[in-house]
Amino acid sequence: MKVYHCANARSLRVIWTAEELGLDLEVHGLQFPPRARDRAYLDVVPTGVIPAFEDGDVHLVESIAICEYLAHRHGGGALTVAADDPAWPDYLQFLHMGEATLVPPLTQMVRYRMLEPKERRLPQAVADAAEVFIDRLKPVSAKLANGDFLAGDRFTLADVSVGYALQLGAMLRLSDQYDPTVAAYHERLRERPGMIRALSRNDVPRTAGG
Ligand SMILES: N[C@@H](CCC(=O)N[C@@H](CS)C(=O)NCC(=O)O)C(=O)O
Repeated sequence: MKVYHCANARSLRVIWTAEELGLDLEVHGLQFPPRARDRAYLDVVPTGVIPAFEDGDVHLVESIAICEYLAHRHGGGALTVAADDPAWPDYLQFLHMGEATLVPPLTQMVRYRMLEPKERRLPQAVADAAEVFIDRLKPVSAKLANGDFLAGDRFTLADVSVGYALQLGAMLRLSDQYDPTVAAYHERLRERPGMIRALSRNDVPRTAGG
């Protein structure tokens, strides 16, 4: 199995999930954004979006779908929650919240703080997106007031989904705005052996042109 990965991109969710499940995963590192810095990647994914994942004939490009695929097809359902489990509604909500609600303001920050040419950067948009992200952590904090994890009493892909957003937020220097509950949760996630191993595979060496 192989994942195409850029440092700090959503492919980190896939590497983290594979590490938590003890799966063998090849990590193919690319410079970000590959659409501009590694044109050959467009032959793998025409949109140039990271991650892409291959397992034989299977080809997937959504990070949460890939995590679920790994857990169900190669992990015997570990890290997922079944529909008859009382924790299932929370599992669904936070699994999707991580990608659909928490990451979008962060990608706006990356774009308007780092990716656009200097004359197109927008400090006000960056500040507004940061505020939106911090505000959107309220349900995460409320859930964690009653337990260590987002779905039931064990680590699941819901934690991978939201945990990646917290990690990206920290990379964007927002972690000093996390409330104590969220900050402690992020720290617990960072101490997991699976996360430590995933982070050790996060960096992609710069190429001569990159
Ligand atoms: N919903 C998708 C989003 C994928 C996505 O937007 N990836 C970003 C990196 S984290 C990307 O490739 N951006 C560069 C681009 O669109 O060219 C997922 O969860 O995998």
